[in-house]
Amino acid sequence: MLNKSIIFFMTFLLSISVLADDIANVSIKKYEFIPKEVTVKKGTKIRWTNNEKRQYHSVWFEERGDPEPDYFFPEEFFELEFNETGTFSYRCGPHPKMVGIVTVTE
Ligand SMILES: [Cu+2]
Repeated sequence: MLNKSIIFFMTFLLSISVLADDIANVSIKKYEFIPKEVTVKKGTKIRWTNNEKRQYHSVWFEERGDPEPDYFFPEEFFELEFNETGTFSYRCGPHPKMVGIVTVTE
C-alpha cells in the first residue's frame, strides 16, 4: 500500500517536470532574439522575455499571416504555443531587422 502511494507521488512529480519542459525560452536583448533559431516539439509553448533596459519589442509571425501583436516591455514576456509542424520565421514589428526562426517537429 505504501509503495503504491510512493509510486503515485513519483509519477505526479514526473508529470510536473514534463509539463515544465513544454516551455522553451527565448531572450530579447540588444535588439536580438537569443537564440535566433529554436527547434521545439509540437505542442510546445515558447516564451519570449524582454530583457532590455527600456526598449519594447514584439514577436510577429508576419509571413504566416498572423496579425501584428502588441509590443511588450522590459520584464514582460510574450507566449505562443506551436501545434503545427514546420519552419516559421518571425520579426519584431517596430524593428524589421530583428528576425528569428522557429522550427516545430513531430
Ligand atoms: Cu524590436
